[in-house]
Amino acid sequence: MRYWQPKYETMKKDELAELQLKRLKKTAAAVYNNVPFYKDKFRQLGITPDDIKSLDDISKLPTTRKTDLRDNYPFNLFAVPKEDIVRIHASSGTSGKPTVVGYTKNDIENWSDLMARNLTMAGLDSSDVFQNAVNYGLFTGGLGFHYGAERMGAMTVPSGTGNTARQLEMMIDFGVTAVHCTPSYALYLAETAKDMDIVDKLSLKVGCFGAEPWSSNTRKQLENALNIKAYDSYGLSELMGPGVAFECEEQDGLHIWSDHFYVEVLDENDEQVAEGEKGELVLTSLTKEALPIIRYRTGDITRLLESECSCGRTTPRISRLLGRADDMLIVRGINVFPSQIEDVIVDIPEVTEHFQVILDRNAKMLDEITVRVELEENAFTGELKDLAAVRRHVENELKSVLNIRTNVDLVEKGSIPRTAGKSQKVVDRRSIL
Ligand code: DLL
Repeated sequence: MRYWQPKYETMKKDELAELQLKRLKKTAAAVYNNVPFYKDKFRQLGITPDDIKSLDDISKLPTTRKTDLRDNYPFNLFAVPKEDIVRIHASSGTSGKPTVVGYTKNDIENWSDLMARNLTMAGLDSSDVFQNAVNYGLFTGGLGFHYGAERMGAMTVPSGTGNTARQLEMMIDFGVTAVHCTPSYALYLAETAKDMDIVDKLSLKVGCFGAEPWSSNTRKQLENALNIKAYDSYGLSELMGPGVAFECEEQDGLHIWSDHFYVEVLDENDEQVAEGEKGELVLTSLTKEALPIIRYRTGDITRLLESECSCGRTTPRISRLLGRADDMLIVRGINVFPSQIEDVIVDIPEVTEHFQVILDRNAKMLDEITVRVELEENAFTGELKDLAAVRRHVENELKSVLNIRTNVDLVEKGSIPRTAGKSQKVVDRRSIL
């Protein structure tokens, strides 16, 4: 088994706990002394960093939310002077100001190492050719993966986004063995490669996909379509960017780098849930200098898995992210995650993997959920009764998983927008009616 930093990746549990406590104390002191926002919060709770005597004392600390970063826009949560900041990124907020995050030189070093750990964990090394098909701007996915791939020594192709046929041409011409992009763009790459009849010219063996929720059926689909092993990559700008958690070759949960991030999974009452139970992922940075962050409520729903992994890494793992707490749709009182819909759609051969969920409120003020899916070309017989049968089949499959009735709208292949960034899967029109 190859590791990038074996000392940390396979650290004994008690040594790790000791290291975490030392780092937690240092982080708490750094925010208390250098960030007025945190000093106020600590004071309101009547605590100081000296109250942290054990790791369990983390529950005494305040939580941080995305709105706190927005309210302190752009740099007021930074814990070091501006001259020590070497880079900023910002997260792709859909409304209002973006949330800006900063890095010192050491932060970038650590980030590069964590990304190199991840890529090594996915079986890559310096003999690989790595194509990074995401946006290279303020989005952390571009430079984050780029620095990690270079650190590991792969030949790195900063292809960015756009022009799918060119992306595929580069893969063939440069002998690309690993690609990173969003899972929705990977589906589009696979679809285009199939249409161009060039799948067997690709030398891909690994795909790293993340930045948005995707399902285990999509994994199967991508693995088959591109002849790769597909790995789930989780991260968020507030904690660093990509690289916070990543799958190993076992593909059984994502290893979360707990020498750099303290992990909690909490219920609605801020109580730690039992191992294996669903809850919100809450993370505390343990080494970040520019933007240390305490108990960040990620809004992402997962499960904590503490069992040992046969890859030899001793970190806790989290399950595939189920979705965001705020992406969870409540339709007629039932909780629906877009990832459940995706799971159903990708398993039905008559339709493509692309879908959109549209929520409306009807004249009786009842919620209506419509799932727009694309009919595969070869499923179109020209007979209306065949179309109706496909629609009924999709509706029944969705009903059996979601427990609510949906309207299925069959549309022409290619009519749901493809994007290289995060895809918009839900259109909620309930408030405008
Ligand atoms: O998306 C960082 C990243 C880049 C991760 C490239 C992986 C690959 P943000 O733009 O700040 O950062 O968005 C973070 O995206 O809170 C999750 O809701 C969602 N997300 C990220 N990775 C996954 C994943 C980057 N593997 C937000 N599964 C997070 C599900 C994910 N959701």
